[in-house]
Amino acid sequence: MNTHSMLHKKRLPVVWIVALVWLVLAIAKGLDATPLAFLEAVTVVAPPSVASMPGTEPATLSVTAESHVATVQDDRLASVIPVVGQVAPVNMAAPLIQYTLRTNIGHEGMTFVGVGGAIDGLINPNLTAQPGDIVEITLVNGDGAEHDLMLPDLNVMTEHVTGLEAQTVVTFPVDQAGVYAYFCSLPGHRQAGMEGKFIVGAAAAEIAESTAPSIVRDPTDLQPPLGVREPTTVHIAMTAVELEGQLANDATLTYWTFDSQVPGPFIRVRLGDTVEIKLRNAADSRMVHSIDLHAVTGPGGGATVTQVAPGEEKSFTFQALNPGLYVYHCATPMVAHHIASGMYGLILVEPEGGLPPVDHEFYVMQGELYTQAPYGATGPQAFSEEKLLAEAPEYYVFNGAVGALIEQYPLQAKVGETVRIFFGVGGPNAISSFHVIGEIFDRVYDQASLTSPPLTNVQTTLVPPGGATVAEFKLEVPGHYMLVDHALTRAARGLAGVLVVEGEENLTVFHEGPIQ
Ligand SMILES: [Cu+2]
Repeated sequence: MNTHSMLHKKRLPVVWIVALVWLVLAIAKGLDATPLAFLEAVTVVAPPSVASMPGTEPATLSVTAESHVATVQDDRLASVIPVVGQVAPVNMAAPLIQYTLRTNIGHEGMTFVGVGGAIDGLINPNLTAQPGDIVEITLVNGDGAEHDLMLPDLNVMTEHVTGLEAQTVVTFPVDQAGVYAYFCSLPGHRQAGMEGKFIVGAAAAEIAESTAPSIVRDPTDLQPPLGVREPTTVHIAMTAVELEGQLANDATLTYWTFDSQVPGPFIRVRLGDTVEIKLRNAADSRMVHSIDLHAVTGPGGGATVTQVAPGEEKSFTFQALNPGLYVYHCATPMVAHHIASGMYGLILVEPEGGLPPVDHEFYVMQGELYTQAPYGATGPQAFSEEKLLAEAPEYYVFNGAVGALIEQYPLQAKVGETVRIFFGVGGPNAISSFHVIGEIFDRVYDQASLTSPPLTNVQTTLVPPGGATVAEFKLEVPGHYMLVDHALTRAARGLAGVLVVEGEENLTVFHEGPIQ
């Protein structure tokens, strides 16, 4: 499969993505991310950055941003701010690298724009330095909204710049080669576009271009309805694969998967079918893996007989006795760790005669990821058992990765069509308040019960970990409809998708402005 051409074909205009995500987050934040700060007093020259993280002592500062520029050599020591941890030894002979970034709100969303030198006019420019350098970043408020700039990997954070033309300066030594994210830490601003790369060392530039494969499953990657048929025998073969996959643009993670994607393959059988499940574990796996399907009546949902060592294969057979949409997952201790690494999927047991026809079916699953570094860190990310046990994920994702259903595979449909979303929560821990912004679910098969009458006209539906739902609705108005968990803080941790609806405007149903 040519993933690259697929990515390009389906890529959304960036401006839409940032605008939509910003909108989601602005709503989540009670609209205080809107540029109301335009109205505030202007021209505040802030002192250079001070420590503002807990548990640290601000360094004593004696310079202003203005004097700093003029007398940088004298002020170098005073302005080297160890924001967290010990005071780094400062080599007075070290080169000083200076950058100025100006904030901007425009049609590209919210951005940092380079000022002067090689980065002049560039949006979210790559900032570069060598190990041993001292770096000085001047942040200028160019739009009037409140901003800051942080490099969490280097424990660097500027003061907030509040009001047009306000400035702040942060100076810090760099010693570790690597690629680090810089961004604005105000809620929603990073997602709206205020993010760039800080690249230390020549070789690091290559790291910035990660080559890890996407583990995202295309939400349209599911078998069509089975149609009217008698029960039969079905053979399902899957392989447990551990691989380093793309977590976000500049971050990778070791995923554990069914068939190298998250979620695992969508399995579709009929009530009464006899189903053989064959699970292989790839030879290069480090862990034992297994499968527990909630559609199975039998010990462990199959997990008791499918603990498969690397390079081996096991199978079992079950009869599908209960129609419904069910989660399956790996059930090898520590089970939550295997699930949190991506080992979950959905199996649909169609009732006799199947479900009513729709124009599009989509396969979407929500999960959490627990990494040692905070959300947004770059490079390979390590799993944190501590955060898993604390149920404190750094990432929330649809279909495995940040941006999976925005940049890689936006859902697509047309006005007048009907859609059905098979939605499940792998978890392992968080309940989803599944919602599509700007739409109402015409029907929800609550708790994925296909034999109960569906709920009608639902705004937000609860889906527990290890649970699923089926939501159906008709599209009346073109636009971009965001898929979210209405626990909207999670959108700032990666949890957002989009349904792009194209077609004729329907001014009766929706139009801007007063009644026509
Ligand atoms: Cu596993």
